[in-house]
Amino acid sequence: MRRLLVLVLSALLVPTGVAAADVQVVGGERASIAANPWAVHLTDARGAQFCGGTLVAPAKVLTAAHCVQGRSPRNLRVVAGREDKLDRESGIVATPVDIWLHPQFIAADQGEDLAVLTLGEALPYSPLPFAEAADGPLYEPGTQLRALGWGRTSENGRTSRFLMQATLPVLPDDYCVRTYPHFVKADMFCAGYEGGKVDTCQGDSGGPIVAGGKLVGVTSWGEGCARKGKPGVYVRVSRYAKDLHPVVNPAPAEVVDP
Ligand code: 4AZ
Repeated sequence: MRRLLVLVLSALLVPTGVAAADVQVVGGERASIAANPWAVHLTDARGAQFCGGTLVAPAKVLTAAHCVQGRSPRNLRVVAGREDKLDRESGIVATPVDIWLHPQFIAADQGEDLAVLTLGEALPYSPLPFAEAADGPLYEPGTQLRALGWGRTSENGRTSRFLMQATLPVLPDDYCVRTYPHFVKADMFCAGYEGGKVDTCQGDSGGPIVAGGKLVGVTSWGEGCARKGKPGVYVRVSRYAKDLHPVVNPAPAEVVDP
């Protein structure tokens, strides 16, 4: 009887499930810009970072529509090639020349949370291709994705000085629908752990979640950060490939004979 009690007690005391990878994105770890050269952050004209983004072509940055809606390109800066936000000597700061918002965008939790920034110059960093319609397997529940960003490292904490990353498995759509009743399966997916602890957070929005050398999602929304039962929600990028192609890789202007 005593043995049984000890067994039951130890089962209760030993943490179960997946624990936070480390301490400190929330529950993440440092990531290098050398290994993730397509990871960029967005700042205002004064240099305050507020979102992330991904270089998807030499002069195109994919981000979240809610990050840039209502902002004018001249008050935006894309910071590329810089892992430490305070290291003003590294990387390149570029001012976009144009902002494309998904034409159906209304609010992050209604879908279509995508925007493309066009830069005036090609950046010398390798872009990351985005997932296409044929990349369905990347969205299977359990697929290990990697989210990156300079966002908050706790729900009410400060954003990170350094680029951080966390591994987040894709969760089943029916789980996401149960926790977020207005979740739109076709346009979004959620990723993380049912127990919380590891997640993206404010300031990570617009940034990448990747697998297999492709951009699988764009950080979009969630209730708080790293809360139990409240995973992060990401744009299902493959679903938008056909909207993105003409914006990211426009056909060269046709030369018209005189
Ligand atoms: C945000 O406000 C935000 N926990 C980003 C990610 C998540 C929640 C909020 C996911 O930018």
